[in-house]
Amino acid sequence: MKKIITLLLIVSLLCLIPLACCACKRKPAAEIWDPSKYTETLDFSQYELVFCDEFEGELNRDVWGDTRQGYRRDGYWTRDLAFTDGEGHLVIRTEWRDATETEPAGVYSGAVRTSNPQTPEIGYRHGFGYYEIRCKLPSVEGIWHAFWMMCGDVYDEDDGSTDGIEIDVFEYLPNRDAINCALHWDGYDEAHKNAHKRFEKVGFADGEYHTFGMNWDEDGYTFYIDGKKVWTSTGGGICHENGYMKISTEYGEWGDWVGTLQTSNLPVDWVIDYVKIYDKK
Ligand SMILES: [Ca+2]
Ligand SMILES: [Ca+2]
Repeated sequence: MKKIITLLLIVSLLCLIPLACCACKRKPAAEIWDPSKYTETLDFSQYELVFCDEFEGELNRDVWGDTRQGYRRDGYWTRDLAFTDGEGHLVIRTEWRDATETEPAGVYSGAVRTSNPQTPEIGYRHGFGYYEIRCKLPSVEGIWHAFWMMCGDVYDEDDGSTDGIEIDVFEYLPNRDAINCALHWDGYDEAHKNAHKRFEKVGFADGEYHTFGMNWDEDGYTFYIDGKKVWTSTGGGICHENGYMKISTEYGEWGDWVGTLQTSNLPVDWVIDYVKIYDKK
């Protein structure tokens, strides 16, 4: 009997070893931002510009359509809070609005996307390529800002991300001073899967411009901050379906995720200098 117990103990310990090794090899998904760790850049000589919006003049509504209007999480999306400023910038404003005859009181934000089911004849959809946004990030807690894409059918729960993927080129969480790069696929219910990388204490609400990029090709989804490669993932497989871009600010009472919004800090603007896409030559 003693031999059997000893044998069982040895087998149990052996079973634990692979788990322990996995645990020590697994890289944490969040880390304190240290730009000196990242040096690799995209070789632009291998790429050509195929889309460029510097946001000069009026917002090009043939490209940038509305997100679904109205209730969004704990706030509202409304088209008039996404506008160009006449100085080459897209402004995504967040403000508090008192109730009117047509709108309830609440936190309202701008948001745009290059696709709109109501107007499928306009917009812009694209596949493989390097996508980049240049912007100045605001520091008000309780809201978050994102440049993201919806590619193929993200809601299809089969076939991993080969048939559809949400690519969050970046999200900025002012309360954490964090940049989140993320991939989501197989819907948003029980089958939902994701991969992400978070950089904290980035110090990007510094009044300076920063760039956030993502290169999507046969090898995966590779993310760039200020031109430096910071993370790469194959998600649940390479998506070959075109996608559309979204630029949005959202408000939601999600506790630690975004912190608490003091409406006295509103209005606040997220200022975007450009969006560009490059294709591999
Ligand atoms: Ca510009
Ligand atoms: Ca899928």
